[in-house]
Amino acid sequence: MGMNEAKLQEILDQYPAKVQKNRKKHIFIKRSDVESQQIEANTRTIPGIITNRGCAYAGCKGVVLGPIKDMVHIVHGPIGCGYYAWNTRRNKAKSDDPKQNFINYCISTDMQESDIVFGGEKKLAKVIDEVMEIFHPKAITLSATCPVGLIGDDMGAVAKAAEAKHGVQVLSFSCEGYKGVSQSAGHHIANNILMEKVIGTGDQEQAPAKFPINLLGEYNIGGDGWEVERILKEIGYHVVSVMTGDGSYEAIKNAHTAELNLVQCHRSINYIAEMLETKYGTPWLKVNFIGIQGTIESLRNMALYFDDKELTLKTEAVIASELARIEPIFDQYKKICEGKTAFCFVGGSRGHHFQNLFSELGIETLLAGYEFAHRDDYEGREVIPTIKTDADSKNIPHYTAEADEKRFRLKVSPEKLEKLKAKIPLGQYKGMRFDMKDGSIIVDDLNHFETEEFIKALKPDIFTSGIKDKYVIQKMGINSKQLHSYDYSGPYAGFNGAVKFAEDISMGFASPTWNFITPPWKNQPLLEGSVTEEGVA
Ligand code: CFM
Repeated sequence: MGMNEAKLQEILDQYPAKVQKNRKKHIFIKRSDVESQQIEANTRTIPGIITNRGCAYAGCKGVVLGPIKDMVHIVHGPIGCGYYAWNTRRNKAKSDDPKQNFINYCISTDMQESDIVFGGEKKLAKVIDEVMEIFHPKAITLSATCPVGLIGDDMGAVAKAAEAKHGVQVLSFSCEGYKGVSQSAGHHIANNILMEKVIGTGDQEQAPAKFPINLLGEYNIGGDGWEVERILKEIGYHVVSVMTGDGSYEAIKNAHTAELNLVQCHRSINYIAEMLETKYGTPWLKVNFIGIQGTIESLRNMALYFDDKELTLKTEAVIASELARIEPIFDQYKKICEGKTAFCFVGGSRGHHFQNLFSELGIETLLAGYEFAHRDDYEGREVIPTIKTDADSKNIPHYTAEADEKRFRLKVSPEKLEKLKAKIPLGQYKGMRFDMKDGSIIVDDLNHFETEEFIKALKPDIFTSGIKDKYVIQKMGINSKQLHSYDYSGPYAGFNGAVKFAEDISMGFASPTWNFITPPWKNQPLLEGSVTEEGVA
């Protein structure tokens, strides 16, 4: 059974009028016969709705800063906020110097009631002293949780005093959870400060090897970044820094030496990509290393950018040898997957990126969406100038990058850049809408009620999402794969990752488990009811 406007309306009709009016703006059915289909995104979730979103602190500390391994990340707040940022995201890291890898630590100021009443600044300063004494890190970050903003602790002043006392950089992030409508605000806050205070502070004037690149928006979940780096190094690229998966403070300081910035997850890091271009003249290229074809296309686009004969030959040689190795295995799994249907709902970029891989396996994506993306992630980057700035986005401290007097250098001439832009996605990304079939559904900030309703209506064979809805989905008899944590598996990026993903979901399809579950709609009369302004009817 497909979805059409009437059926969608039936689902929405179950909402009270006000909620329905709001949710309607966040959902649309893809049509290619209309030029634009606007969606509402990056606005507040209605209280009472069970959303999958996180908070600004999660986006700042959890997503962007947390994976930087050689900095100690201190969470200023009650212990719960720290605990839940501890290794729940699978951003792996290894280091040549194990004494400078703090990824396995969770450091919190453990604020108590007395700190809330009398202020937590002294406690924070003491924790920094302890961290310096025990770990001797190269730099420290301080992330604020909600109460810090409420009581008005001056973290910036504590950071400044600690820098003077210990002689290392101490960065303070006002990323209180409520600073945005989701984790997206936290990404932006982290981006701005990394750009203002870390990137470009290294001494290197030039990269030590040919074809230097930065890999932005790659967080090494389940080892994704390692697989991508393996391929890039094999071809002959020099990876200056990865932001921020298995990332290093020392490497990020010298990110200005790259000749090209690759952007995997644009949602979380397009701000840095853009500022690097303004400040150092380095263009950025949108890549997608999820899926075999996505990986190949990204590698070929990089070769076009560098326009070097040897590099191009090596690119093709690596692609050919990787394909010869993986295709026979991938094709085996394809036989299990072909003809199936999927829902794909993830944070801010995977809901789109993974559709590549599904289609290579012969799986059709019926519904997709993002928890916290912005309109450009659905509709394309060109809509950015038309996005209204609201009070929530004004919460993010402003930072404007300017051309660096000494280090700004155009990496390619403006004429060549224009020519390249016609061929490859330089400074550009498409929205999810363009890669979806007519009749498929696009949903922003999908909630648990809609999750169940859309499953009942479309009965997909697989639903890729996260821990917050995984078990609801499975109890409805549907194969579910977490695309945030990869269910303790991975990598899913690059050539090896595509095979691993195919293997994992095939295992899910082939599991006899589903025979032991009877989905509720099969043997129970469904209770029909609706919630109105007056109450439950
Ligand atoms: Fe980027 Fe991410 Fe994502 Fe994201 Fe995330 Fe994540 Fe994600 Mo979970 S940075 S937007 S804030 S690709 S943690 S590694 S999986 S929601 S789709």
